Amino acid sequence: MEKVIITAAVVGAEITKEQTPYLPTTPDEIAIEVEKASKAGAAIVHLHVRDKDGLPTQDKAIYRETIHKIKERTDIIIQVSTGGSIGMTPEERIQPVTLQPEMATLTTGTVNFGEEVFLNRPQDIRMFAKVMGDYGVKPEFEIFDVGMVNNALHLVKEGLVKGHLHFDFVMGVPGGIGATAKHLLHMVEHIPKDATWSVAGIGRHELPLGMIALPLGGHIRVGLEDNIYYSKGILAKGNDELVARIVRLAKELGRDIASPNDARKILGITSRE
Ligand code: KMH
Ligand code: ZN
Repeated sequence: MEKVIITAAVVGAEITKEQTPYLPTTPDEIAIEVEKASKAGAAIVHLHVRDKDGLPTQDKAIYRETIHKIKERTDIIIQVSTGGSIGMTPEERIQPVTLQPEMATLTTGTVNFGEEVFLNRPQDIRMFAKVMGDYGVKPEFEIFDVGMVNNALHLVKEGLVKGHLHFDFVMGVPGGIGATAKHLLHMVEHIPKDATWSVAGIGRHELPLGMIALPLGGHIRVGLEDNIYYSKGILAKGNDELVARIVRLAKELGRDIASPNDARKILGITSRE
């Protein structure tokens, strides 16, 4: 079976230091955290950044500084967020893509997000896809519900996304698709045979969905953005703990761990270095 690509979603936009003191928020803290996650086995970092007050931002300068600091420490694949946080404009959200990271997320539809709405209008999705194409940034489709698979495939039909396709099924967001094995299989069956996929289970769903993905040949995202607990009531002391657990489970099941370069090959990313 293909090596498993582990993505570490180390910061996110919603979690606060009040919820967990282990959340990195400054560029230095994030870079150190990414290095630890990378040493533990992560091949991709899904990256959000925070401003001086710890609040989510898509500020290009903060992304630039953070990416620079990460690159000094590790050759992990950097995947910037274009989701940002609820209420940001598409223009704000697209900014880090112009720094030409290797990857960026691309959510292909609107979804309720707790009591809020994660708005992704068709014209905004097309704009994100176009800018990623222009800057040579590989999109990862962020799929929060099943209709978003069709929307992603529609972008491919329109020629806005080309080459190898990679999907990340984000499951268990209140308002999005439920975190069940049946839902996961249904979505996996509906993507092209030569596409790759990963799963990001939210909260307590992170571990069981990761365990289901392993024998299916899927890839896995873990991290404090999605889940701050190592086990019930026990905070994870860092993203690396969550990554290391997946590494152990994967090895038990006979799946090797993809290095960043393995992941580049699997995902069809040509290194610019
Ligand atoms: N913060 C969420 C509203 C992404 O990074 O692409 C959106 C999100 C998705 O985290
Ligand atoms: Zn995110």
